[in-house]
Amino acid sequence: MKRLLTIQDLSCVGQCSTTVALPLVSACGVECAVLPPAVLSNHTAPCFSAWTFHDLTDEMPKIEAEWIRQGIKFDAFYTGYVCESHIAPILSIMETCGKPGALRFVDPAMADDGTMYPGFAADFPKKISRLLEGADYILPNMTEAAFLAGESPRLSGHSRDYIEHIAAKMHGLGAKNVVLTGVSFSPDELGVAVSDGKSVQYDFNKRLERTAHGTGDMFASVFTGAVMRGKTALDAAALAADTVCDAIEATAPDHIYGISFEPVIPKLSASF
Ligand code: PXL
Repeated sequence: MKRLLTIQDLSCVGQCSTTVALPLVSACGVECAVLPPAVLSNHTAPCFSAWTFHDLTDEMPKIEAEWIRQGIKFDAFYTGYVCESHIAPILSIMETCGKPGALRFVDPAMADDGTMYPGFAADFPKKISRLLEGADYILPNMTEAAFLAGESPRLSGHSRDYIEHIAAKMHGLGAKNVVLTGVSFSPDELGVAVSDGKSVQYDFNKRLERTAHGTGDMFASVFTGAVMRGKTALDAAALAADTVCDAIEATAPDHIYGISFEPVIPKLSASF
């Protein structure tokens, strides 16, 4: 079994980041070790009125040193929501604790629906670009991709030319494969674009009436697990998108802070 390390915050309540990655990567049949660089009481979306934030930056080199001492190594790294102070320790851990050829999956989780998440400065996209350089797969949504490209986000009415332009900008930042989420050519469909730098492939689903918080983390977790299990990037993206759609449909309308991924775990596991 492959062993992956995910590095993203631990929001104790809210079904996002680590609490989504751990069960879903595991459901794909990949061992999931975790390194939370910060612990929050809950995530920072407006459905919660406030949150606590305990930074663990100082802990990261100590954990790394212990892993080096014990010879603990990983087949892949998957990073999500992180802060500026976490970037250098993450780069170091990926250097020292990866098996030869270890894959790097980077979800530059920092923005959605046209705006940055609370607490992220306008120059954060530049800062997180350091993680994208050399990444095997990056998974920005269309808002994040636009900010990384230094442009204003466009949330709908995309064209193939626009998607190819944004994908090229992401490759220009040093990413080997680019997976864009939230691609929209027509109002009734929502999809993903997968670019390997030579061609762009697409997968679309019917746009659902509702959305839910945590869909990006869910998509990235399933995509990462599926690629680790040998699926192609396009097949992994399609499986991740289908799994997110199933979970949105399983989420009760009054469950406003997260996505109910739990009921879809058996179907996801059966895909491998
Ligand atoms: O789902 C992305 C995410 C992760 N972690 C925290 C967040 C968010 C989005 O709001 O607030 C703490």
